[in-house]
Amino acid sequence: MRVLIIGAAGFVGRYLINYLRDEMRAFVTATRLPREALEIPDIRILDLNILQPQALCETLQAVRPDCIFHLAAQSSVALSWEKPALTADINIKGTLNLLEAVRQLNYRPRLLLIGSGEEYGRLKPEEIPVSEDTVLRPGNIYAATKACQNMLGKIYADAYQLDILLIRAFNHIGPGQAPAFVVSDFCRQAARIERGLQEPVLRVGNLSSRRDFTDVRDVVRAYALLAVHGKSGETYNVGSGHAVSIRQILDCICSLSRAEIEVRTDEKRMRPADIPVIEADISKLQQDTGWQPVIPLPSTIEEVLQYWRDYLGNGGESV
Ligand code: A2R
Repeated sequence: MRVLIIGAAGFVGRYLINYLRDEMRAFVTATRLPREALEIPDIRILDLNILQPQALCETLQAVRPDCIFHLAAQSSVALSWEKPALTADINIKGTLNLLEAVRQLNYRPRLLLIGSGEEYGRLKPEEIPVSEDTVLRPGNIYAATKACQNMLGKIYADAYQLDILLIRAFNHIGPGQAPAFVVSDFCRQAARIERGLQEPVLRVGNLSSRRDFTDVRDVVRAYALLAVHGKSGETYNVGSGHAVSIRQILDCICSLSRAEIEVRTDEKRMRPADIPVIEADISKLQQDTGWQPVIPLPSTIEEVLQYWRDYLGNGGESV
């Protein structure tokens, strides 16, 4: 299978490349932004900005993939409040450019558009765990752009008979994730405290929110299974099926840490409109692919903490 991963220099891309190459024996081409660093042995890496339609068309025509994974995005909820127009440009206009480029091909590759569990927004108690046909009430700008991506994907699939799968990924975590995301943020702070790089105070936002966390390695395995077994035109939740509170995550990190840590609420870490619970109903994914998450949450948290210990130990962030 000839695969193209767009936006591969981010957190998920590196894991997806390895999984597709090693486990699926796929022939992988990956794209990065020109300013991004991404070098992987035996993988063809191309520069691509999805805001440049012509470059997108040329990339697709040059690679002629059987399957395209669209990961390129502005993927931070926090940043979407600060840069709403940029978020809309990349997540909506960028996706439209890709859909148009695929439409212009003289064959029909399979396209997986990676959206988010955030698209559902504020759920009613009876809607939890949330299934794919639940009404979308996005509660932040990032979520709205991903809901829009899903709708555009469905419209293109129906109108032009394109082979598109629409995925709603819930929170995924693992070593190497940027500290803009909560698990990585808390583990980085804990590792900095252990090394004496910051006072023994871990700053947190809203601890009562409950989210559905999955190890990124389980997530990319779900994407690969969906690429093979998913039904065209369908939306699939990818998550663990169990929400845990941010407080539980924090408690786990504090119990793993070698330092005495004081937890302090930081107003700057509070989101303008936070959603209390997001939890996935993953029965459709399981039914169509047989996927099960296998990596327990505490193991992933421990690995992320160790990642930051190693990173700081190797001189990362030294000034
Ligand atoms: O913003 P950067 O410099 O981190 O680059 C991101 C890249 N990207 C773009 N690629 C091509 N053309 C653009 N105009 C463009 N703008 C941003 O997409 C980054 O390298 C990549 C997305 O990776 P992450 O932000 O690390 O997201 P992650 O965690 O890998 O999630 C993959 C997908 C995203 O669609 C998320 O919204 C979804 O899964 O949950």
